[in-house]
Amino acid sequence: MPTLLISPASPFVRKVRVFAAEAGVADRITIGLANSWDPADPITRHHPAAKVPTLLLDDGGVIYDSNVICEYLDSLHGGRKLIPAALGPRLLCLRQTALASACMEAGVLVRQEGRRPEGERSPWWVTRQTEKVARCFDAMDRELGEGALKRDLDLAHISFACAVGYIDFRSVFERDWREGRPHLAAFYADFAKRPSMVATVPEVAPWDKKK
Ligand SMILES: N[C@@H](CCC(=O)N[C@@H](CS)C(=O)NCC(=O)O)C(=O)O
Repeated sequence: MPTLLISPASPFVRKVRVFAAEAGVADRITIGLANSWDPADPITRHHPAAKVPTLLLDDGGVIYDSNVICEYLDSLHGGRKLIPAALGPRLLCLRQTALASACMEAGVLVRQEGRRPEGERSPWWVTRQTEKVARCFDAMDRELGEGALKRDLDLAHISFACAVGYIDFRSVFERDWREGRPHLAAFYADFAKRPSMVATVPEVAPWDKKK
């Protein structure tokens, strides 16, 4: 069975795990932990940049980048696809997914800055990335308010929810992000109740607990 290499805190990992559950293929993969921060971790043999999620296939093949893994997972089932095939809906779904990914990336950079020794941290960098997260949140709120995600669940809905879940988990904002973003707040409150989301709530990785 293919093995999904994960870190339990990663929003990109969560996106893939929620996608697998929503597509009904979660039982077609097994989960393995990978510590990207440890140069000796076997993940570096499979992904040159040692990023999670990375999917190891039974035939020795490797798939990485969360969106590519989701494409693969979508190919495993015969039901309604969670990444639309028709060009228009596909571009919309992938563009909205990219918005959520940009939010995740900026949130991860804020978190990574916090891992650096205190004297090496850059408040300027943290502010820059936090502002990006805020603008992405504003954009997601606007799109939801305009009804731009009023359709059956797809990768974009999952991505929005996992981006918000990560920013909440890491407490990136000092104030409650819900203030002034009623559409995103309502969307997330509802989506976070899905069993796929409840089963994948982010956790501190074992290697970070020791610190
Ligand atoms: N574009 C990638 C991003 C994956 C990513 O940045 N993963 C982070 C964890 S959230 C990671 O593995 N970081 C380890 C590192 O940068 O060394 C995707 O969508 O899968």
